[in-house]
Amino acid sequence: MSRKKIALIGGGQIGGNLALIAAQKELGDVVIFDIPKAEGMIKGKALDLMQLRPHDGYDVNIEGSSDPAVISGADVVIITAGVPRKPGMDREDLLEINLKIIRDVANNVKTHAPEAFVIVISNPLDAMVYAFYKISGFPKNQVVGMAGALDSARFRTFIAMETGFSVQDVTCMVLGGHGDSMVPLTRLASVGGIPVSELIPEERLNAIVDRVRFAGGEIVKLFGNGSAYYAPAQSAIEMAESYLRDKKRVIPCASYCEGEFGVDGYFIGVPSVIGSGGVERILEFTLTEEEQAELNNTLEKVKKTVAGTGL
Ligand code: A3D
Repeated sequence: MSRKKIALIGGGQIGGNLALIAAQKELGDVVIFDIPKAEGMIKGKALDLMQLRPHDGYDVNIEGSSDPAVISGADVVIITAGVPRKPGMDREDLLEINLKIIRDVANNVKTHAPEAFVIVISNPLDAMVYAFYKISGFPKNQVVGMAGALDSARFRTFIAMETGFSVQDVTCMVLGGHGDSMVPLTRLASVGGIPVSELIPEERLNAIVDRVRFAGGEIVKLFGNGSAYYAPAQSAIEMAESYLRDKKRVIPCASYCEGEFGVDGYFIGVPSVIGSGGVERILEFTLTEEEQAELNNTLEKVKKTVAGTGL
């Protein structure tokens, strides 16, 4: 059996960490594609990562190139091509510049890796994954956006920090768009199966929900130049691994909805089963009236951003 191939489009901050984690997990050979201006940087990263392998003996190859043909035959494509936020910017401010890039990327992926499972990370996420889907013409199960996995990990982190209990035992779900209107579901958050409402006072829980909503911006402000990259990379690798190893993990992802949760014709964060068939299923369940209203609100925001793509 030959090794799987993971193609990273964009070898910047997230791209470099995707390559590192994919290699450490031995998910397959990794190719990093970036624009000619960045070729030295990605070739250097690839070489540096190759030299890390002997310590733990990761038997994978890592290569960087500005030739799009390098992604040929990839099993998974992860897209971070684009520009990240700077302090004071909304994700929506990136729409115009990143849309041009996604157009270029979608055509490259369509030409060179038409069978790949595609995970989009570039922001504004819900619009970029929609644009990729429309431009590539790929089937809906083959295209997904990474956001809910990260937002839920942030929710889990803050609950673990608040309670002092292991982050491993915290379960959380964040639905909706990847913006300030996202929907962290406190009703379903638990630690070791115990509802968090039994463990954390209401006003503290509300503060945590707020912090989750603005967690990306908190890091942008601290960095001063650019956005989070370690946790976003790990979140996308979790999705890629579930696909490559047919794990059928249930992960909140921006998946294409056709009526689920009252969403039709848009990508939005919903619990999705990821296996060898890509997004194999969206797990619909009953929301409270308040949760559904919050989801409707985030959907309106997503629709507005998507309208800006003109697609
Ligand atoms: P950065 O370190 O700037 O890397 C982006 C890379 O894309 C650079 O190396 C560019 O040269 C490259 N690039 C630009 N145009 C192209 C092209 N046409 N083809 C191939 N590569 C190209 O950014 P980053 O890695 O920090 O962030 C990447 C994207 O992810 C940004 O849009 C962020 O806003 C977004 N992001 C999303 C999340 C989510 O949770 C959805 C989290 C964090 C960042």
